[in-house]
Amino acid sequence: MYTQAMSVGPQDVAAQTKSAEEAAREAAFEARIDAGDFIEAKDWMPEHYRKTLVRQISQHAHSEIVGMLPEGNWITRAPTLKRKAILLAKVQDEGGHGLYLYSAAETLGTSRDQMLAALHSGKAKYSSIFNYPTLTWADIGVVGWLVDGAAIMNQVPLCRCSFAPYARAMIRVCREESFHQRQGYESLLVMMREGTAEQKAMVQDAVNRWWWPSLMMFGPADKDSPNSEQSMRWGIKRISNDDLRQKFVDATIPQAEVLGITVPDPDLKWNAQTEHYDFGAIDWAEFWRVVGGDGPCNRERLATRVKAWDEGAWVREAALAHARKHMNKEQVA
Ligand code: FAQ
Repeated sequence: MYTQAMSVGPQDVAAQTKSAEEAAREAAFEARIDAGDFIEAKDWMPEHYRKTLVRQISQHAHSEIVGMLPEGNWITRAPTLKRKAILLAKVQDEGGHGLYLYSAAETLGTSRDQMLAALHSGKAKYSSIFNYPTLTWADIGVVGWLVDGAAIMNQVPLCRCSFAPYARAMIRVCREESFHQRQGYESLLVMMREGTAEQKAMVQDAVNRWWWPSLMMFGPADKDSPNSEQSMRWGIKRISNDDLRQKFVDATIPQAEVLGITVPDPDLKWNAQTEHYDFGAIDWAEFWRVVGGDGPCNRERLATRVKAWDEGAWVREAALAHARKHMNKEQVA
C-alpha cells in the first residue's frame, strides 16, 4: 500500500529540513528566554517576536511624540518663568524618548519612515491618553502626576524587557519620567497648599477628567488582552495590564490624600483583606472608541503630526543633502 508520505518530492524534503532547522532555532531562542538572557538586535529571533516588538516599541515612540502636543500647548501660557522652563524641558525630554524608541525599533529592520507612515495613515496606534484635551493649567500638573506616574509604573518593568535595545532605552526614559512625575505632583501641591479656592477647584476638576483615562493607559483587562500572554511568555511584558493598573491605584491614592483631592470613583475603597484598593468599573466602550480614532482630540492630534511632518520636509532634505556632500568629500579625499 502506497502512502502519501512515500510521494514526498525534493521540495517537500527541503521544506521539512528547513522547518526542522527553524524548530531547532526556535527551541534555542525559547531556552535563552527561559534562562533570562537578553536578546540583541543581531541575534536570531522568531518573526512573531520581531513583529511584536516593532508594534509595541513603535506605538510607544508614537505616544511620546504625540504626547508632546497636549503639554506643548501650554508652554506659552505657563504662569511663571520657572514653570515655563520646567515644562519646556519636559516636552523636549518626551521628544528625546521618542527618538531613542524609534532607534530601538529600527534595529529590528523597520525604518523610521515606515513607522511614521503607519502613524500618519492612522494604521499605527499611540496611547489613548493623548486624545484628551488639556483645558487648564492644572491639567499640566495632573498630566505629570497621573500620566507620567502611570507611564513609569508601566515602563519600569520594561527596563528588564528581553529585547536589550528596548530595555536600555527604557532605563534612561524612566529616570526622566520620574522627574516628570515629581514636577507635576509638586506643582499640584503648591496649588493645593497655597492656591486660591478657584485654583484648588481647578485641580480637582482636572483630576476628575484625567483619572479614568489614566487607568485606561494600562490597556484592556488581562482577559481581553490578545497580546499579553505571548508577550509575557517572551519577557517583553513582565507584569500584566491589570496588575500594573492595581499597583498604580495603590501607589496613587495615598498621594491624592496628601494633596487633599479625591478621585471620581464612588466604589474606591481600601480592602484590608487583599491589602489593595478596590476600584470601580472602567468604561471600556470609551477606551475602545478612543483607541479606534474617535476620542475628543484624535483627529486634531493626527492632523498636527502630519502637518509637522509635511512642513519639516525641507529640513530632512537639507540634512540629507548635507550628509551626501560630506560623504562625497570623504570619498574624494
Ligand atoms: N492606548 O493586547 P494588549 C507616556 C491596544 S508613554 C492605545 O493589552 P499590549 C510618556 C494595543 O496596542 C505611554 N492602544 O496590547 C508620556 C493592542 O492593539 P494592537 C505609552 C492601546 O501591547 C507621558 C490592543 O489595544 N506607553 O505616557 C492601549 O500587549 C506624558 C490590545 O491590547 C507605552 O506604549 C492604550 N492605552 O499592551 C509622554 C508603553 N492599551 O497593537 C508625554 C509600552 C492597549 O494589537 C507626556 N507599551 N492598546 O493593534 C506597553 O506596555 C503595551 O503596549 C500596552 C498594551 C500595555 C500599552
